[in-house]
Amino acid sequence: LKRVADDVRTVPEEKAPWFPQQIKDLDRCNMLITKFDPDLDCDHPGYNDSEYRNRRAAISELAFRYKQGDPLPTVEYTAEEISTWRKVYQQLRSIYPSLACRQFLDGLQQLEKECGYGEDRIPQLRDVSAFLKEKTGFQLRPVAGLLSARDFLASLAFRVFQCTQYIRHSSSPMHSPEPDCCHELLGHIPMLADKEFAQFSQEIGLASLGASDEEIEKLSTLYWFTVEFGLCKQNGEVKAYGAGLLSSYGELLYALSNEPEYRPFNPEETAVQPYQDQTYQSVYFVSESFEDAKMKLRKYSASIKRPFVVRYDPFTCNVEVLDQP
Ligand code: HBI
Ligand code: FE
Repeated sequence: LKRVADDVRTVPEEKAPWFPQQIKDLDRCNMLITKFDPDLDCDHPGYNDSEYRNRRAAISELAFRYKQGDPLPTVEYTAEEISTWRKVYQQLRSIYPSLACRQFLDGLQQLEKECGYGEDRIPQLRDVSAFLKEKTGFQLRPVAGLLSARDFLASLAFRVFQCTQYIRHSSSPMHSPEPDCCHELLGHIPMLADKEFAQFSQEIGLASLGASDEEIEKLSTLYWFTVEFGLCKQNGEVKAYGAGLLSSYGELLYALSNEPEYRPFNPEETAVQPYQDQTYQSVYFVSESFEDAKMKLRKYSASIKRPFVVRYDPFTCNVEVLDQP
């Protein structure tokens, strides 16, 4: 194993796409995609509400201005926004005990005890980030909307989760076409407080660094069917761990009914399964456990052809690039 001198070759050998090697480089991973934008998508529930769009623009501005290492911005949420949060929280909270996996319930319970989670207020990213940092080393970074898959996955390599801070439109509290703070705070955050899951997430991120567009597409599909819509076995029952499920009352019930098709999680197959983001999924992948999913993903990642290997150094928070042995 030969170290590649950083100053000689930042992007090793052939023309691998640029990727961040220091946590600071995440300031450059900010390519937004315009899908589901309330300013551009006439089907968005906030499209005809200029007050909502102005509010969104103000919260987006906080994310655009953010640089790695800045204190996370806080938002003073309005009574209307808190009322939307309350509806979402109450409805989902009531079905979690029977449908969510153990790790999720543990994480949520800790957040309720230590981080001010509850139906009366929307937790601040700053508090949540400090909480996660202690539990699993994950930290949050504000983002204005959907990022390119490459930029989004790259941040996971550094245990950074890009987190939206605005809330869905009050006219549709039970559904949002795009990620919003209900999806992040209720769907993703409790899971990121679990060590095994945090490691699984970081490994998808590391696998994405410098990968080809085709490989990014596959990793993004793996992310979709695990982190967003994954199910896992627990004590002989199937439970939800995907954030897309844990933040959607309707789909959570649907995914754990006997309607949809289940298939065992297997990265080679899962990575090429077509999916859509308009309505409920028609197939869900079930893992034996996070440990098992992590091992399978690790094997899959090792099979991705890259002219180099990456290694995360937790002391410096840098990604080291080494020649392929
Ligand atoms: N951007 N902000 C944000 N949040 C996501 O969950 C997200 C994203 N961009 C891409 C993306 N998810 C998906 O392509 C994943 O499958 C990677
Ligand atoms: Fe998500």
